[in-house]
Amino acid sequence: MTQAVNLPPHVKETDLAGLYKQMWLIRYFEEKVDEFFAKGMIHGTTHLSVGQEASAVGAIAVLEEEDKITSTHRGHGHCIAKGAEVNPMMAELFGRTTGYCKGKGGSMHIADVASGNLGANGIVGGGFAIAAGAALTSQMKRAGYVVLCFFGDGASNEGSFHEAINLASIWKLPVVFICENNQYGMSGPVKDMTNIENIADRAESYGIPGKVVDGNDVFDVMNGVGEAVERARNGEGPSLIEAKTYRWKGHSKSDAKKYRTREEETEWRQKDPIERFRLILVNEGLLSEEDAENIRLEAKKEVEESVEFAINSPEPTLDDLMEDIFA
Ligand SMILES: Cc1ncc(C[n+]2csc(CCOP(=O)(O)OP(=O)(O)O)c2C)c(N)n1
Repeated sequence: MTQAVNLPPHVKETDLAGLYKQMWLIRYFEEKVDEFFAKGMIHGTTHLSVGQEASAVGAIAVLEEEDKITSTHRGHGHCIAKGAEVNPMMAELFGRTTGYCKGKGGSMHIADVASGNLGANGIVGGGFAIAAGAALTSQMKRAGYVVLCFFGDGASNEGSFHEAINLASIWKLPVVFICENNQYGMSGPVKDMTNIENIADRAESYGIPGKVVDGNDVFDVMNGVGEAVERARNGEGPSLIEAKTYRWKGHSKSDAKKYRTREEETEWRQKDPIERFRLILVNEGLLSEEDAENIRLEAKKEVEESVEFAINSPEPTLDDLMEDIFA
């Protein structure tokens, strides 16, 4: 194997085709969401992670099934990578009863505790305490699972970031904090919001390891997060990983992206994480051109079918309104 396909423990060469498919599922899922949002068939708001597929897939690839994640408002990729199925996800966005939250949650509230997904979160920084709490449960019950906490560069300026990392550090909780630095908050460039070079540098002030990885290179993400997960599993405590990446689309709906140039967008599109992964797989003889193409088409078909599933699913009735209400 070459340096390009240096795999962390627990990720096998035979897993790579599946990871490649997950990346396409995420891309096609979000492109469909974009399309149906524009057609007025998906309501509310939605935050797309097109361009960021490697950080979700690479990070979750190193987890065991019993491990958990917390996600963000830009969380479709995390959900799919942790094993969520596209049918109930699409149905959720279409507000149908067959969705993960029976159509009441929408894009930002997809949770699937059965697959270890403790939930997406509409509150920026809302996942930190949930992740640290789940890691504390794992430690106290000696359950052995690790928690991966996804968040954005903007969220690292929330108080909850500092509180959760501090507690996780002193209690050596089995949690990995993974910052997907896509260069912007809503419209604020990270350099105007944070007066340090890397978000990962903040790890030092909590006495934990911090590492920057190339968030558009699935192998780099897997290796960086893999090391941190092993450390957490061995009782050595949390780490902070920063995956440098880029969101191709606007922050959410109706974003004219006036805060960045088209040249910058083109530059990042040339670093497309899916195409980079495909080239390595094909060049290293791990996947034939034909198999790679078939995987892409399969993913496309599954997502198209999920739209059919969603559209043909029933909408909640007025009687459903008071069901599944916990507070
Ligand atoms: C506590 C809180 N403050 C503000 C918002 C509004 N808001 C939604 S997303 C966002 C930007 C978050 O940026 P970042 O954490 O970098 O994530 P990204 O959108 O770049 O993925 C803001 C300010 C919110 N949802 N919650």
